[in-house]
Amino acid sequence: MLVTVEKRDGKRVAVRVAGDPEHPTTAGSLCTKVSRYLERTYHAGRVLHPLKRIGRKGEGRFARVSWGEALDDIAARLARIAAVDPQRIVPYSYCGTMGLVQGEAMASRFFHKLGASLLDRTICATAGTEGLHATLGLRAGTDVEQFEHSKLIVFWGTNAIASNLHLWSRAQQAKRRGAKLVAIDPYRSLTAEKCHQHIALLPGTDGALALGMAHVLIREGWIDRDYIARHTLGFDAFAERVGAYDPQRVASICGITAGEVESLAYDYWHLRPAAIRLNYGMQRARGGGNAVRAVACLPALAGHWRDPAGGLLLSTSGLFQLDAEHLYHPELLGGRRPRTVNMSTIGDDLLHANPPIDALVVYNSNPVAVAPESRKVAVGFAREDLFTVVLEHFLTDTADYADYVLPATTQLEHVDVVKPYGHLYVVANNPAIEPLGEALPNSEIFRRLASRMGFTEDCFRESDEDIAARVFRKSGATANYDWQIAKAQGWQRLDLPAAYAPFAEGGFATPSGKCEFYSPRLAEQGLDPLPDYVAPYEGPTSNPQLAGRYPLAIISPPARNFLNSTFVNVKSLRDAEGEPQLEIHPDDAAARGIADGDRVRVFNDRGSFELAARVTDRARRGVVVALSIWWKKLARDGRNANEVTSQALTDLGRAPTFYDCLVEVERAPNRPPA
Ligand SMILES: Nc1nc2c(c(=O)[nH]1)N[C@H]1C(S)=C(S)[C@@H](COP(=O)(O)OP(=O)(O)OC[C@H]3O[C@@H](n4cnc5c(=O)[nH]c(N)nc54)[C@H](O)[C@@H]3O)O[C@H]1N2
Ligand SMILES: Nc1nc2c(c(=O)[nH]1)N[C@H]1C(S)=C(S)[C@@H](COP(=O)(O)OP(=O)(O)OC[C@H]3O[C@@H](n4cnc5c(=O)[nH]c(N)nc54)[C@H](O)[C@@H]3O)O[C@H]1N2
Ligand SMILES: [Mo]
Repeated sequence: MLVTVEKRDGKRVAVRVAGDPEHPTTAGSLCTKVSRYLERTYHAGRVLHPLKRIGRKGEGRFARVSWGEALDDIAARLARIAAVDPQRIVPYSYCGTMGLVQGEAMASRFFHKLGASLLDRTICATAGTEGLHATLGLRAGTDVEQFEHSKLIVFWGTNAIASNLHLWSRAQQAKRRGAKLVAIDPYRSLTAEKCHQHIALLPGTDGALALGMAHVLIREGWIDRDYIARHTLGFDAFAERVGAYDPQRVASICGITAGEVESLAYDYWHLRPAAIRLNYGMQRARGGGNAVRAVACLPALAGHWRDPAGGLLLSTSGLFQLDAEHLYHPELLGGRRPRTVNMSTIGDDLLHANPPIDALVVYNSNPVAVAPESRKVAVGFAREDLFTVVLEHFLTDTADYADYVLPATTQLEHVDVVKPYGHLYVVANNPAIEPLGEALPNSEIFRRLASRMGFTEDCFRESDEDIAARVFRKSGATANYDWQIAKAQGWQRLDLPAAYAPFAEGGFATPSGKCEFYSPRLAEQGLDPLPDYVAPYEGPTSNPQLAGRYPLAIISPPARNFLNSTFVNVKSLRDAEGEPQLEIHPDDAAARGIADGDRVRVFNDRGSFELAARVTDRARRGVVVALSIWWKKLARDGRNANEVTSQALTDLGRAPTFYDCLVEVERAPNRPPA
């Protein structure tokens, strides 16, 4: 992102943001939401001074205090809790602006030295990570820039137009060159409607579809025997496993036709090279990890890794070799082994963890809006005996519960290094303007807190620039990393060949060095060594009784104009989204007497929320769609989709199951807005 600045009254003011035309992947285009970054940065709601709570928790009433007062009090409160048991202090963070310096660098040093609980950062990607690790050994895949040469592109559980615009541009190129595009998605998303074919399966059934494809490929002999012999492990066992997944059975599991399974397998062999863009939408059900394993077997089976424009892309983050010792300083734990808290079950943990959570320090995240089973999360955050500090840009749903809100800088105001997960360039974040108000970078806030706590190690004095210079190990694809080069150019390509084909010659990062259809490592852990279909927790087969009461599956994928809950308070973007909406199929609406535009109530045993019905066949029968993640306080009823989602975790990776959720929908009782 290029930022144009002007001097006004001696201060730098950002007046324009634009994509960097020199950057090979993004080629000068910004996605909709980020193109509004100035509106967000200069938003009247920015928190510009430390704030101390004066109202009830959740009310969002605060008084301005000085940094000195806030930090002294926070340090004293944390020290008192740490004297009892430092594990009662829990950090809560996710990606925020996605940078390594403003992410965990200084924060983890601080919490390690303190001996605080560790946080298992599972909210997004760990089911897929473990699925890929089991099969490929690392998170690496097809270069996004190669997709324009593919002849078949499968969008598997991803609405690329909304969430991955730069890959979509490449797919458009491929389409112009005659490629076929297929979307696998329960919902006719912006992306699905622009593909040649849309396979609208039931949520959480992707594993069965992938195994069904493998079944047809093997049955027809549409497999690369040479590649399989040289670069895979466990083909015979895998072939036996997929024997049970004939297209008829798969069709009935997925709620599609056997013809769709057959034609997908046919195309996958005959249209070469074929690339799969596998993403997060299909990981958010119980079987998410196994589904990723099953899909990850397909390129090896059909020999698509041989071509740079074939294969699969979930994430490239494994190529970026973090220098974790230097970044996070785990030695500061000094032999202590604090407990680990899973961020996806923060609702239960705030209410029941033992030892209890006495303090929560939140940064780069908005758990009251984004974590599942929100009622419990909110009750937890409202605990009078919980001490909560939130580092934020805005008074989010979470910040409203804080004892202290500390003003953080945005990416226009601080130094950072971004480790991407969809392309092959390290990105340098140079500050364009001075921090607004009294905002400070996260790193500096933790530095100052460390000093207040009497932590004297040198690593607490390291500057952001010095951290940035040493984030990566000088090995593998980051061997060439040079902060000065990245900083001057804005980005630096990983040390990889131009036509990068990660597994053309095998070279998988598994213990066997092969693509593991069969995983001895999982077998050792007592897990299924072969990928299998794991049915959703909440579905007609796994829980018929529940499905009787709550017959509709709800999914709540990202809205185009929001980034999770970030940007929801930016007016132009919120206006573009309108109001929270529930897309529902005409048959499901008719059965409930629901008309387009009606206010409806979505509910299950965990909770309920209200929105406006959009009667449309974009939602398949049996599935309702609530594009997300709304700030609760910007919705009429003060709630969002996470009222109904559950804290149950995926088969692999301990990740949330946001899209494994049954509900019922009814016309909302007529009452004035809350
Ligand atoms: N505009 C925008 N961009 C974003 C984000 C955002 O919030 N907004 N979030 C960022 C983040 S944190 C992430 S993790 C990524 C997410 O990136 P993706 O995972 O690619 O998310 P989406 O693009 O919403 O695509 C998810 C799609 O999966 C579908 N889906 C839901 N359940 C299932 C299922 O069981 N099977 C299949 N096959 N499909 C299913 C949904 O209908 C939706 O169309 O995007 C990143 N980019
Ligand atoms: N129902 C449902 N729930 C979901 C999902 C879904 O699809 N459906 N998606 C899930 C996914 S994929 C993810 S990744 C999570 C995301 O959940 P979160 O990680 O909580 O992401 P955001 O909602 O974007 O909130 C990030 C917050 O960090 C703040 N921030 C940004 N940069 C900085 C910074 O430099 N310093 C500080 N202190 N703060 C900063 C922003 O203002 C914002 O409020 O949500 C999950 N929740
Ligand atoms: Mo995410």
